[in-house]
Amino acid sequence: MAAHRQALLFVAVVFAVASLASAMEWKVGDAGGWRAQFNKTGWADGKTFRVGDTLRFMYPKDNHTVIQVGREDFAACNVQTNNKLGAWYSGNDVVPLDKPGKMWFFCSVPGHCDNGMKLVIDVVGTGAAPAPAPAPAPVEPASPPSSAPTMGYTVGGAVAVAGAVLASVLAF
Ligand SMILES: *[C@@H]1O[C@H](CO)[C@@H](O)[C@H](O)[C@H]1NC(C)=O
Ligand SMILES: *[C@@H]1O[C@H](CO)[C@@H](O)[C@H](O)[C@H]1NC(C)=O
Ligand SMILES: [Cu+2]
Repeated sequence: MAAHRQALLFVAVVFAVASLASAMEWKVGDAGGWRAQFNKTGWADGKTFRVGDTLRFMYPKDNHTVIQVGREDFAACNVQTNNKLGAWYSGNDVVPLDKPGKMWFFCSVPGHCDNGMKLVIDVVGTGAAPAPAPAPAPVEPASPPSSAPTMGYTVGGAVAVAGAVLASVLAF
């Protein structure tokens, strides 16, 4: 029984660490792909997109495009814009989410954006933690600099999750 419990714990910890460390690939629109009137699907609702994740846009390549633009061009469906932040045409396009903040996409085929073929997402940093409170002035001499804070947070988060999993495993 103890061995069984240990095996369970090991698996749980591996999953907890992997879920915090590994990047997600989001298939835009799931099985339906990137398609007309995409905004009606509510596909992005409730999803947390993180730096390091990717979007995969799948669509018939003769029928649609994927264009990344700024807020104004997105709002106006300005498909003629000269200010593209990215453009993809293959029908199977992988878009890296490489920094936090909003990303706006539309299809540039005439009429499609006007009919709602558009997507906005909000990418959060890997830590996804609320901004830390300003550190109080050190009383002791400063300690040597530690490793990168983002990494520290991720590892700390993994340990916290692993601890929670351990508690739940031991409870049954
Ligand atoms: C793509 O567009 C072509 C021509 O406009 C149309 O005949 C075809 O049905 C479209 N394909 C899909 C999957 O919508
Ligand atoms: C989708 O976009 C169309 C055209 O811009 C708009 O009329 C409609 O209200 C939007 N629907 C949703 C659910 O956002
Ligand atoms: Cu389109």
